[in-house]
Amino acid sequence: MSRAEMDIKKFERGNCDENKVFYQAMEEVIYSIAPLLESDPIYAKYAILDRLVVPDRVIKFKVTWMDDHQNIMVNTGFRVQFNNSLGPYKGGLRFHPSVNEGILKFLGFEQILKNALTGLPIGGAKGGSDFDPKGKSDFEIMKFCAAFMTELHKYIGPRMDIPAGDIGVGAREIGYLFGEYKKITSKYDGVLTGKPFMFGGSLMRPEATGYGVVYFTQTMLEMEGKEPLTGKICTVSGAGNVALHTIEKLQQIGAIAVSCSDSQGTIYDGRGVDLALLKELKLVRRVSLEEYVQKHPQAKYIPTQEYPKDAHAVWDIPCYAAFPCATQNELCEEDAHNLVTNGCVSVTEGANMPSTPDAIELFLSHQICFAPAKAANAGGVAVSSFEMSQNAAMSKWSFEEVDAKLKETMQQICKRVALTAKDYGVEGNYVDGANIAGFKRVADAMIAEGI
Ligand code: NDP
Ligand code: 2IT
Repeated sequence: MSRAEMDIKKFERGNCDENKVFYQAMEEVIYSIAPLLESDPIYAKYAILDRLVVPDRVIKFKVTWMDDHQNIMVNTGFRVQFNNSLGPYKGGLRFHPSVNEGILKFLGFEQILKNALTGLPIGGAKGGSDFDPKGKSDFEIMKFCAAFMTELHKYIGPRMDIPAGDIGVGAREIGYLFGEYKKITSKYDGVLTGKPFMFGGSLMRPEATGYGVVYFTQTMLEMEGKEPLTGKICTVSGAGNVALHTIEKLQQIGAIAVSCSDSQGTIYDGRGVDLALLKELKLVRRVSLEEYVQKHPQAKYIPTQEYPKDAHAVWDIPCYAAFPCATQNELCEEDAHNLVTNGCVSVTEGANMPSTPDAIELFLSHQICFAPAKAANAGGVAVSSFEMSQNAAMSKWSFEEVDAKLKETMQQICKRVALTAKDYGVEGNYVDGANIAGFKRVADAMIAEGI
């Protein structure tokens, strides 16, 4: 049994249903870093792996609020403060009915390595609630956010823990959370990122994750000697913050994004999706994608339940490059098979861990350029870190300045990942490259800081 397999056995006892995704994220990292652990005994000596997979603390709290019909509602709130070796805890908040401790541990664990890859001084965390924002009025969202912050404010601070957005949490929710934080503490701190620009947000934070995903892909394709994205058919899943800004940047560089999806269905528009309409449906009116075909009858709407259970319609559309930008495990082995058969050359993960382990294995064995989430979607948290810098200095950077810094950061991450893979004998494997490079940066800090 190899060292990595022994480590996996050791952690398997935590593999209950709720922890499945956490275990999946951890297993990938443990396999990737095996060559590093074997070549340098210092990481075993300092028990880095044992220490890294246990969060510093998990805060769990009750959130009581009242809906528009005077019903008293109860939800659970969490903040998983995972690791602050490289900087204060940093990571998003997710509001979705599926949220539990296991999901947030998976996201927090990924965030540690992602944040390390940016080269910026930020640790890893994640939080959220099982609150479902769908169908709630603005007032209900506001009341929930205020109740959530009533408890969360005790554990966060601009040098301690700085939450941001994720699924179900955008500028509107961050605004309400910030308003309540200010009311409780009387402090105008840069305690959240992704704030609206008018009260301390950074220009380009809304666009950052999606734009960064495309900058990363451009660099990867160039480094791997593949044709650029211009003029190429691209498929994108999701219809939220990450998906819409990935589509926007693809369009800006002359690529043709032909799809998007939400939890109910997929849109395929062979002429290229109408981004203005998508923004209207998803960001302004917050309705189902089904309405897209009312304005564009040539497009196809494929309801999720009408598609075979083991595959997803969006990955059966022939493309040059694919961008899963919705949620974890949305691209399975069958989908990977469809993509490969249809001639796909490159897959970039905009969402966190959207591809299953089987799908990743299939991509790697077919020499698909595969960009893992923790490297490719780090643009969002990188610009969050730029927002923290602007808040600390009470300054504002221009759109062009942030965009240039974001592009440079994504190019640097891509190069560091590729170089690390080469150094450890797995050239072209960006999964191992990202895991080793991220782990090494955190591990070296942990060793230097003592136990
Ligand atoms: P949003 O809430 O803005 O959008 C999520 C989108 O994904 C929605 O359109 C939602 O559809 C769709 N979706 C959810 N579940 C499914 C599903 N099972 N199948 C198809 N579509 C689905 O979230 P974000 O865009 O912010 O986040 C998307 C992903 O990107 C997540 O994995 C997140 O962790 C990751 N991420 C986000 C960053 C950010 O800065 N926001 C940074 C880095 C990563 P519906 O509207 O029907 O629910
Ligand atoms: O997964 C992620 O990187 C995010 N949701 C963004 C985190 C952040 O702090 O901006």
